[in-house]
Amino acid sequence: MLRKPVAPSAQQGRLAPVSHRATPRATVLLTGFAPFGGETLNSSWEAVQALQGEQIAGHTVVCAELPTVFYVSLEQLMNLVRENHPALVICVGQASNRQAISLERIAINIADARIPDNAGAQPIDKPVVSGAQPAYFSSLPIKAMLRDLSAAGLPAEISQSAGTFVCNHLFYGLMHDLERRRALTGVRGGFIHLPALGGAGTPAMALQDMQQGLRIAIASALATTRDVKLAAGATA
Ligand code: PCA
Repeated sequence: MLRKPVAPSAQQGRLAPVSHRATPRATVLLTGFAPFGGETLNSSWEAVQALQGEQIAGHTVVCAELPTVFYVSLEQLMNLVRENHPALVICVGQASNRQAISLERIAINIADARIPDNAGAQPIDKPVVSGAQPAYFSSLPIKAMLRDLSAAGLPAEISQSAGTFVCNHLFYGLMHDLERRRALTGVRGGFIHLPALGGAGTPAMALQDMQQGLRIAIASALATTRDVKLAAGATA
C-alpha cells in the first residue's frame, strides 16, 4: 500500500485515509518509551528492546522506542502499525509507583499532564481526540494474561487507569485508530505499565522479570481470542 507522507503537524489527531482491509501478519509490535521527567532510563524500553526479533508462538516481535511526547508518539506508533500490520500491538510504559506488571483495562479521552512531556508540552484537560467517545477498553485478553503471569510467579495486576499523561494518550489514540480504521480490522492492542528499574524510594522489579513477563503476556494474548472470567477488579 502506498501512503502519501503527511507532515507531523498536519497529521495530529487526524486519520490518514486507508481504503482497503488487509490480513494481519505474523508479527507483534511492541513499543517502549524514552526516559522522561529528568530520568536517564525508562524501564519500558529497557525491557522491550531485548525482545527484538524474537519468535513467540510463530510471530516475530518487532520493537520500537517512542518519544515521550504527546501526538508525536502516536503518529510514530500508527506509522509502525501500518508498516508492520501486526496481529497484536502492545505498548509499554513505565509507572514508577507500581510494584507489578500492570495490565491496563481502559484508555480515557483526556490529557492532563502534571509535568511537561519531552518537547515541553503540558496539556491540561484536553481531549486526546476531540469529539470522540470518552474511553476505549483494551482489546487484549488482560485476564488471561494476568492468569499466565501469576502462574509464572511474576507480580501482575489489572490496572483501571493508565493515568492522563503520554501513556494514556498513546493507548487511547491506538484504540481509537484500531477501532475506526477498516484496514486495521482484527488487529488487537493494549497497554502495559511496568514498575521502575529501581532507585531511591521507588518500587522496582528486576529487568529479567519484566522481559519474561512481556514474553508471557504476548504468548498469552496470541493464544487467547476470548478472554477468561477471573475476578481481578478493585474496590475504590
Ligand atoms: N510513562 C509515562 C509516559 C512515558 C512512560 O514510560 C506515562 O505513564 O504516561
